[in-house]
Amino acid sequence: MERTLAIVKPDAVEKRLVGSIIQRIEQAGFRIVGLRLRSLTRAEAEGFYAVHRARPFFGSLASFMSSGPIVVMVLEAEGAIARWRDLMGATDPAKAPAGSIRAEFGTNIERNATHGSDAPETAAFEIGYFFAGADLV
Ligand code: 3AN
Repeated sequence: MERTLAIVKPDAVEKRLVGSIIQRIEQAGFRIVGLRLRSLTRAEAEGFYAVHRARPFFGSLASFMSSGPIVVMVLEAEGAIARWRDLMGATDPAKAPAGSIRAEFGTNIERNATHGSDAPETAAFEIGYFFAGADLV
């Protein structure tokens, strides 16, 4: 079994899409093993995305991610990292397959509704960023 970090980003929380996104996660067969509603300070958003610090969109991304509440979740399934990225679709909603979460609910490449870890090492870092062991069931 593998675990990945999923985030419902501020754009999707504001659009009241939390329930729709969780419904897709459950219907796809993931087990939700951790779940919290959080607000991020700008420093927390910068720390979470530290790997992107040199990218031109870093400042805007940190502002966006600290602009409103987010829902952070830990999802468990066989191949959870790749399966959650498949369900989300490509980073740019315009390039995401029809029916994927980002195609249906994303606005643009930054405000793209959800986040998912991209590898086992990043999943371990990202899960630990938000959850202690005792928070996961
Ligand atoms: P993904 O979330 O699909 O793994 P990453 O890790 O390349 O994509 O990018 C992290 C986040 O940075 C994206 N989810 C998106 O919000 C933002 N982002 C990525 N590329 C761009 C871009 N070219 N312009 C603005 N924001 C971007």
